[in-house]
Amino acid sequence: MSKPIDLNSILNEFILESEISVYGNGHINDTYITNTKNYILQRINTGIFKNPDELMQNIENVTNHIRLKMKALGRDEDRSTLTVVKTRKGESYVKCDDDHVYRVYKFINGSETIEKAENDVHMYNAGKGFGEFQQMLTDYPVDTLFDTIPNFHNTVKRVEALETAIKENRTGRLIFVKDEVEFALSRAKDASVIVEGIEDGSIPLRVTHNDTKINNILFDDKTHEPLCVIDLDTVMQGSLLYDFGDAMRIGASSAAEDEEDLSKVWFDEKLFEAFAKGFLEFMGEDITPREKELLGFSAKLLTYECGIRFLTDYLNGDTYFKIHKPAHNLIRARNQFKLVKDIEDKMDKLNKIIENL
Ligand code: ADP
Ligand code: GN1
Ligand code: MG
Repeated sequence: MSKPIDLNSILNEFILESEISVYGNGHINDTYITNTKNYILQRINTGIFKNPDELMQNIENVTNHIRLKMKALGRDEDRSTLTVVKTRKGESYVKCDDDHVYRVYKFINGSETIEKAENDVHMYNAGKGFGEFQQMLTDYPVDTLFDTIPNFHNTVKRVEALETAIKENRTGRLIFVKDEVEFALSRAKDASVIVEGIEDGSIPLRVTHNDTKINNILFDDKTHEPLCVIDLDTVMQGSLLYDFGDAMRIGASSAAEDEEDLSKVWFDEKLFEAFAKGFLEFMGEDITPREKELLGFSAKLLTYECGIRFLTDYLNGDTYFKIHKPAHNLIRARNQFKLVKDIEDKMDKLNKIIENL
């Protein structure tokens, strides 16, 4: 058995002293908060993010860019941008003997995290926050960003990964998911819409966040206005539609991503509209007609993509997403597919909402 990591000696590398507690609900990294409530310590999952140097460089470059803009707007740049805390040696992370990589951010005071939007004000504010984040990066040189996870939102490749998992059936679980597999494969033709649009130039490449869950934005705990977009590991080249669509799969759902009672899971078009309104307040001038036309579709596609990622992980034996109960990935996949079906049924309504904005 490997020696347990002494997190205090890691904090010491950042010249910090404190007890720490486990924090947050992310599926990938391990997050801790210092008991002084001033810092966040994170273990980066290097099984997934294989190039921590480039990843941290992306984050520093992007946060510096946003910091200057926030300052120019007279906003408190320390609360509206993540601040990377350097080690004694001036580095942006520490690598331990067992190859795990840790970094520290300043904790953003007076902030709150929402795991699930409860009302349209939450979603309007989330739309403003992610819209402004993307807007501030419209003049950032896209091709200088490192691809931290290549093909992250390449839905065609995600379908191929599912097909491989089905073929290999490593865990023998295929027998339990015949209906889900059929559902997923019957919609495979949708997978290429954004990928091909980017290839043929009809959809522009932009700097995008790529993981726009509502718990990846901090809100001011008094005014509830959006404060700071966080979880920047996947900031890289992408489509505006990835950020818009991905925000919908939890944000505009009636239930949590892992709600098992599917009668409680549906797509709430009011929440969709609220987010779209906030997002377009910032991106409305920049968005192209083709992107606008695909906003409703993106909610479906990104929900579908995440559903097939959960299903693939279930078939592969839960090696990617953290799980907290047996069949957790299958529960998540079923939940996302229920939402996909509902979005399909409501697509005309969603397109009308966008036309009227
Ligand atoms: P993961 O990649 O595992 O999702 P995140 O970076 O999203 O990790 O962090 C997990 C949670 O920790 C967030 O949802 C948020 O609640 C909290 N958090 C992360 N960074 C900060 C910060 N700088 N200030 C305040 N809270 C933070
Ligand atoms: C992961 O790290 P976290 O929990 O914010 C995942 C997203 C998924 C999401 C599903 C790097 O996000 O792509 O949409 O889980 N992040 C990565 O909840 O794979
Ligand atoms: Mg997160």
